[in-house]
Amino acid sequence: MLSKRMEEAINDQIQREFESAYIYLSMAAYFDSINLPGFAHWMKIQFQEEQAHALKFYEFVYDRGGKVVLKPLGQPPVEFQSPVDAFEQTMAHERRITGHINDLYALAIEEKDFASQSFLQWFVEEQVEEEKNASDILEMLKRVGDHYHTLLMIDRELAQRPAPAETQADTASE
Ligand code: OFO
Repeated sequence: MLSKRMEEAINDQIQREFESAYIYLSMAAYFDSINLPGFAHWMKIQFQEEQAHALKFYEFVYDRGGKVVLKPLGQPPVEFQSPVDAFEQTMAHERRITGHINDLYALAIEEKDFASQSFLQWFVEEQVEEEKNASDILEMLKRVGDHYHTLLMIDRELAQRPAPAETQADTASE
């Protein structure tokens, strides 16, 4: 059984995961608006991943006898100065999310909630990947500078990002 504190903290995290999804969909809209469909595709996959994260928390709450209470979503950013700006915001956002996952983990330790600690381990590792993905693309973009041709090459590469179902087949069964 989830404690009330843990249940509330996870409900807050469900909200953050959906807010993350909303932010990345907003970034996808920005990239579509400047004709970079590969970047937009990458962000739409990110949008799907964040929804999968939210659902993973949702299922866990019910697996542990808790109750999901959905909260309102904030307005996502809609103005981006450049692809570098969008990925700088992505990087900063993922670092904040890592902080929240760490706080959840710390709460699970404090409450001696071993099932939540085990469940959260997946998210601890996922955040390492989330930060690395954003950081790799950001570094690439910084090196590209104003070279539009290279930007288009990156766009073609990002268009290859597979859908979450192809990379997280285990998520549904977990
Ligand atoms: Fe759910 O990891 Fe990004 O925000």
